Amino acid sequence: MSEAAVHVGSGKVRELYELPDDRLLLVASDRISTFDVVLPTEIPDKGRVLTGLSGFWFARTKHIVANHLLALRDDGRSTECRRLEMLPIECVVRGYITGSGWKDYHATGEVCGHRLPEGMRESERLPDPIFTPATKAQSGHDENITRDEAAELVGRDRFDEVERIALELYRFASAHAEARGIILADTKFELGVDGDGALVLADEALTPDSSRFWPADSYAPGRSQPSFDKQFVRDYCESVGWDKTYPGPELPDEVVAETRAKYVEAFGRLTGISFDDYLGDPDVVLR
Ligand code: Q0Z
Repeated sequence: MSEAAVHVGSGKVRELYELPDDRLLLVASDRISTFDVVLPTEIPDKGRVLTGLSGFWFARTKHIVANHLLALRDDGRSTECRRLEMLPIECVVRGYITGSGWKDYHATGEVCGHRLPEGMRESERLPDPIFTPATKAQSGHDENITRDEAAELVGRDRFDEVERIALELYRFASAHAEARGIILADTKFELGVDGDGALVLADEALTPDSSRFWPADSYAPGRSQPSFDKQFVRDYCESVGWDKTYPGPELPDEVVAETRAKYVEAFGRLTGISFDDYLGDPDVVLR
């Protein structure tokens, strides 16, 4: 690293550093988690794929909302960004009913206060995308909250603005992805506020770690869908009878290679840019 960077935080698969002048450095590792456990085996270039994808989306959604990106570093995995005051909610948008949304719908007919049509099947497309905020839990298991509870946490006017922007980002990105054979089932945005009080998109955005990407060609409602990126890992973990507690199994070379190829494929399909070009000059995703 070229300047004094002080480590200030670790996520399951990322690291956060402080830089001079109110900047942060987000570094995406090649670690992979499944069933909430980080595996002992890394997926080469996974962090670069996620960093490149975030940069790509930041460059293409500036007309919807400002973002925190200042620069991509030459290593392809590190993002210099503006330090913000982060909102205390996770901004989740769902276009399909799956995961905790499916659980809540199945139990109550509602998700975060949205009453949904009766008789929906798992993974079905929603009539319209919905904003389903969640609290930020330290455990990593975010808890869905109602729109009123979220408005209590950030203020009514800010809530209305966040909901409108999150839905617009989802509509933009899901249309882009679907035209390229990838369903963006749902996604989680992290938004912050800058010194002028303006809303800013932060963290990683519209990556496979912050979203559910499904291959469109095998989509079929009525069951859970295969994950675009992690399905080989999940299938392998199931095949060895792992009990989904720490530590997870080491991945064989073939599973690593197949999974790396899926990340690189997602990058190429979504950006239209060859991953080798990104490795040669990360700024290609910003142009
Ligand atoms: C993101 C996180 C990671 C651990 C804080 N632009 C920003 N301004 C203020 N705060 C953040 C950002 Cl991106 C911020 N996180 C998430 C990332 C490791 C936690 F790499 N935490």
